[in-house]
Amino acid sequence: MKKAFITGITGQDGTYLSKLLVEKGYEVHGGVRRISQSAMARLNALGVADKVQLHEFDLIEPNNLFRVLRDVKVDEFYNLAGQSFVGSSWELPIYTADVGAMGVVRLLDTLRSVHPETRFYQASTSEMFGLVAEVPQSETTRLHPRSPYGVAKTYGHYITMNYRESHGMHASSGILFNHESPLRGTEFVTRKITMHLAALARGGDAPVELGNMDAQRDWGFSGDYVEGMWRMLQQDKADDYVLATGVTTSIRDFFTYAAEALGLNPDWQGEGREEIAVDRKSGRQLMKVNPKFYRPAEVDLLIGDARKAREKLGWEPSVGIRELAEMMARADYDALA
Ligand code: NAP
Ligand code: G4F
Repeated sequence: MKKAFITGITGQDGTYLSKLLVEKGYEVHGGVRRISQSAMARLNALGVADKVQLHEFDLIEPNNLFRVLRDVKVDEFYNLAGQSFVGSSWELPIYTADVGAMGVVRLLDTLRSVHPETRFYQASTSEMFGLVAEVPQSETTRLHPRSPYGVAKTYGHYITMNYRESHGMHASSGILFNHESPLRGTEFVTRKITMHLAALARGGDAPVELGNMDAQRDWGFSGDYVEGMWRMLQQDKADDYVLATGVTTSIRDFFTYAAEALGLNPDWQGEGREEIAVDRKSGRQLMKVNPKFYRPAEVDLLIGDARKAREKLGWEPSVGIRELAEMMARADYDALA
């Protein structure tokens, strides 16, 4: 029986990955913070809470990390933990770097000392492309992060590469474009939209307040992306891979797809800070812009080129953007029954 350890096991991806590995027959271990924001909610939702072994764990606590990694010897180690909300990283740049940059080297250096043969996965991100050097973005695109989160992740990415090249460790990075699910954190724009639309569809009257409606993202389904992570660690040679759908969608279009899935029909009026969405049937206001949600800097046009993952890992995304919006909107609507 193979053994795996997942940092960030209580998060969206950690939960989908736990389910995948449990189904593949792995013994799954995970690190949980005492101050966890989500605790067991997601693991319970996917029915894996009692199938994983949890350890008290924090990426900013070096001795704790050393003891856990020394004592729980695993074949595969997935580092998914992080302060993952880009918007907060301007307010929490030092904490974001402590976890997202220093946390990675703490893990790699500890593994190098205690179990260097362990295969390591680092959760890198399309945020590293930032002010994009080319469209679409691939593993060879120059990095230019635009947020403290993206800068921290860029360090994590390069130090993973460095431990592979310097110490021969089997350390891979997945450069993952946005991926969502009904378990997505409620602060991220897709889930924020589907939760508010579900309440509106159930008769609520508070419009959702959003920021930059023109932003675009290449959105896929988390369940597909964790399969890609696992495939990376099954390769003989460690490497870096982009996972993406190759399709980019504006916030406005995602909103429309989710609204339509719940029988709402947004009419878009006005522009910029004055933009609103009104339901064509009921006349109710569904959305208004609140500049509080604008960011100090935005990433440019993110579209991923996942050809390498397709060719070398045989990985393909299975859920398109409309299906994803519908899945999330329906789940939030059903949860309010
Ligand atoms: P998520 O839902 O926010 O989960 C983050 C996880 O990290 C949670 O389990 C959280 O635990 C844990 N964590 C936070 N700070 C920690 C610390 N100091 N020590 C130990 N654990 C800590 O994020 P996700 O969407 O699953 O993403 C997983 C990883 O992929 C993240 O590193 C993210 O930055 C990266 N990523 C995500 C996407 C995406 O679109 N989802 C794309 C590219 C890369 P608590 O429950 O205690 O809060
Ligand atoms: O949903 P978001 O907060 O995701 P973002 O910033 O793209 O980050 C996510 O994906 C990254 C991969 O590229 C991950 F690395 C990261 O961990 C995270 O999972 O925002 C998406 C877009 C932004 O352009 C933002 O300005 O939506 C825009 N937006 C417009 N109104 C909003 C809102 N974002 C949020 N969170 N809330 C709004 O009201």
